[in-house]
Amino acid sequence: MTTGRVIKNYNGFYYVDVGEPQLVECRRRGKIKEKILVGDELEIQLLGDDKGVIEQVLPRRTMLRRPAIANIDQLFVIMAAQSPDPSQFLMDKMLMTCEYGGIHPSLCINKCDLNRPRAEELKAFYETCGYAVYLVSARENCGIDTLRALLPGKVTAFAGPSGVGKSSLLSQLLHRDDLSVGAVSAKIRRGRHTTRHSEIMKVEDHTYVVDTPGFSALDFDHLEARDILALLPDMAPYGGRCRFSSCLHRTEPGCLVKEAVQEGKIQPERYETYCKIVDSIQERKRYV
Ligand SMILES: Nc1nc2c(ncn2[C@@H]2O[C@H](COP(=O)(O)OP(=O)(O)OP(=O)(O)O)[C@@H](O)[C@H]2O)c(=O)[nH]1
Ligand SMILES: [Mg+2]
Ligand SMILES: [Zn+2]
Repeated sequence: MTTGRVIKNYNGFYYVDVGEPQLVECRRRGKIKEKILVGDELEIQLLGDDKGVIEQVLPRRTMLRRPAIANIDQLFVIMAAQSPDPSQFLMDKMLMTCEYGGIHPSLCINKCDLNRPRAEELKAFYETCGYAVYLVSARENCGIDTLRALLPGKVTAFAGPSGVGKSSLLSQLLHRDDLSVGAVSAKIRRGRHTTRHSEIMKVEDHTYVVDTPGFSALDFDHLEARDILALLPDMAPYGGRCRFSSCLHRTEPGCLVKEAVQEGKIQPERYETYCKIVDSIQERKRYV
């Protein structure tokens, strides 16, 4: 039996890296019922050098849903300092989506060449929230070496809205110019979808990167209001000790979360994000 990692999934075949230059094209056995994701670690039975059958999916350490990728070690949420203009609510939701998948993300602000002051502002804000923040410009090849130094030995995903420069950054990181980079339409100032498949790229042994197209924020409406605080690492420590154990930190008296906001220990913008999401969940509940 051989173990390997799914690099891509195409036409019902799974292409598995077993540590050899050639990927092994695998089919799944009928007895395997679970969905097999890019990033999954498998046990396979080799049939010759480059074909195989999947015998077992090994337990997952982490899992993102959209796009579905398993076993990521670190994830950078990429946003642009400008074009597309960053919304903090969207950024918060993306960061929370990663926490929900079991990954504490870092933040990477690209296109710093377009708006350095805004990038610095975001860096200061999100560092206070407990995220590592990196300022880069793929265009000016600035800050790239610092990112590259964080990759060895890990599976790293780059996620973020369309047009923020994920593929551009990866090309710089890997010294490759064959990754699809789309033009931002000058008229609507939004990126065109260019990257369509999740594919793990091998940088060297044990080091992989993933360009994740279509990464979008979770629909938090399907979660319970009481589960939201845990997705905000700067706020979570204040939960669980309010006067009411069922406290949702909105209008209840004796709330330590609100107290922390008043004392400046939690930034009001983050509390606002929390409130918006909890309120939309409550709103939904009112109608079911
Ligand atoms: N000014 C500036 N433009 C950049 C930078 N990085 C990327 N761009 C441009 O932004 C546009 C989108 O870049 P992509 O790398 O295709 O973005 P993406 O995030 O991969 O987009 P999708 O694949 O659609 O999700 C391209 O026109 C790039 O040339 C940067 O650092 N500065
Ligand atoms: Mg892309
Ligand atoms: Zn409370």
